Amino acid sequence: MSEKTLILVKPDGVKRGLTGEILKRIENKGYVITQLRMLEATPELLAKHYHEHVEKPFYSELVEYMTAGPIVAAVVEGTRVIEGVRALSGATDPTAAAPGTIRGDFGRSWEGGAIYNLIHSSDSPTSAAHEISVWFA
Ligand code: 3AN
Repeated sequence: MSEKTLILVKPDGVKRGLTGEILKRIENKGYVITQLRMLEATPELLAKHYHEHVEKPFYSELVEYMTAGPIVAAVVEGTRVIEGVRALSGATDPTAAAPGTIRGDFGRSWEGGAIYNLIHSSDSPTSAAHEISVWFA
């Protein structure tokens, strides 16, 4: 059965003109974009998306980062797409992310608390279903 994931090109990715590059890598891998929108996230929307992180010490900087500009949200489909897109994205820390991955090729660390890592992708079928309902309500 085909699987769905939710991806976000985060504000740093959109601002740097990397939306096309990021979506191209996902399409080149063979996955299919079935829904796509550009929007600005509100703190309320982010609290639903990042419900696991709202109590973390970095949460206020995460919200500041994620509300800094437009985001491109997409639903991507394909067999084992959750695992596949996370492999394309690379590790959370862009300094450590392997070259060849989106975060490894285009991201780096900066001073301050936020991790500017260009892309989000769901980490499980349960998260994907929740996140798709949040971003494509
Ligand atoms: P991933 O996006 O790789 O699944 P998560 O779900 O652990 O990583 O974290 C979600 C987002 O929260 C990350 N993409 C990053 O922007 C931010 N984040 C995670 N851990 C930290 C941290 N220790 N300090 C600052 N920001 C963080």
